[in-house]
Amino acid sequence: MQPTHQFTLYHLRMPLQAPFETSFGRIHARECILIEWRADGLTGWGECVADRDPGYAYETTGTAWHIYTEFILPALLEAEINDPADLQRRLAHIKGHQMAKAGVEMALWDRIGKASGQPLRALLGGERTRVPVGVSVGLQASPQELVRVVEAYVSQGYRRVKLKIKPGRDIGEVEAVRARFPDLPLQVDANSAYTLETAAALRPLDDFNLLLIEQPLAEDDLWDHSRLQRQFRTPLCLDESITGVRQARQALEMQACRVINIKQGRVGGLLNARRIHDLCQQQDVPVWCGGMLETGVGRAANLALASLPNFRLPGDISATARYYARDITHEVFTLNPDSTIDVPDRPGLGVTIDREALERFTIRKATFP
Ligand code: NPQ
Ligand code: MG
Repeated sequence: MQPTHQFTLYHLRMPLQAPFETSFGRIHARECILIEWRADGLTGWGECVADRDPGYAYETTGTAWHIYTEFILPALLEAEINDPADLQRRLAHIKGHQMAKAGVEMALWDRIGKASGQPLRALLGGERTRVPVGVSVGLQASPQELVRVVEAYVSQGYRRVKLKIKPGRDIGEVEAVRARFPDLPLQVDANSAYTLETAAALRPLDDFNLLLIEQPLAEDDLWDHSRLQRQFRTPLCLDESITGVRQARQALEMQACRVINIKQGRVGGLLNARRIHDLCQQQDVPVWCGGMLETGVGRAANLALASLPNFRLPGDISATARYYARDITHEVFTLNPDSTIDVPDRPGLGVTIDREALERFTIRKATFP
């Protein structure tokens, strides 16, 4: 019998507007994998947010490509799945690899929305049609330079700023930005760069009225986060540590954080992202939508997710121009004057692919079967 489902993988390399530096390194270009899923005359698109290097998480474009070609796509070609929960059951025998799973799940949601004429926002149960957003600012050469970069974003209209920090590049940075912007909603992200011992140096951050301190310690260290949270009035927020629903529940039980950053890729897809959202909502714990320098495809998914009601802090979802001079979607996301971005309202993800841009940034491509 002729297979009715077909997948094409695109390994992309997208040049960034400006280099982005975090505690785990500096990048000039973002890599990712786009998944095109054709079935029943419709095409769904998904984005796998794993990057070239295992600096943020163990998954890379290389591991995701391997998991797709050897395990995920064979399983999906055999079963011809049309429901996200079925898809996750079908992939449950594959340990980890949450970003790879999330990429195909996103393409399925896009197909379902297109088939039913509904935007992803509606499929997920989101209410808002525009969502508050902020900007994540990378490490800069000096506190003075950081203040200049933040000034530029504030003048573009961003009303919440996140500063990347690492040991030795923390208190002076926050102090300089806070002095220049006494009332700006401000938060910091360490991407696991500290230990319980070195995090003692972060104590002065408690006096800068920060919204939260994101992921100071290792991703597999809920326990020390709970010890550290007891030393701070400022809420700790977990990002890398929350790779699924169970990790979220246990982090809250342990009081390892008071806020959770939800990224659909890190938690294995939009279904798990919504489950974590619902769990936190039941416990009155605020969540917000993280970002991974997505293309227009992943950005559309983030906006739909962030329209759910317990996303109570601005997301790391900036305008297209903050990341890319040219994106692979025809749609360009812009910042509204009130520091929000509109949630797409066309069926599925609500974006269309610019094939010419896609080809330009593709460094590897394969179709199955
Ligand atoms: C975070 N995002 O919240 C992530 C970190 C991050 C917007 O700060 C390639 C691979 C680029 C992984 C950029 C933001 C990345 C990346 C940022 C992760 O921790
Ligand atoms: Mg983070």
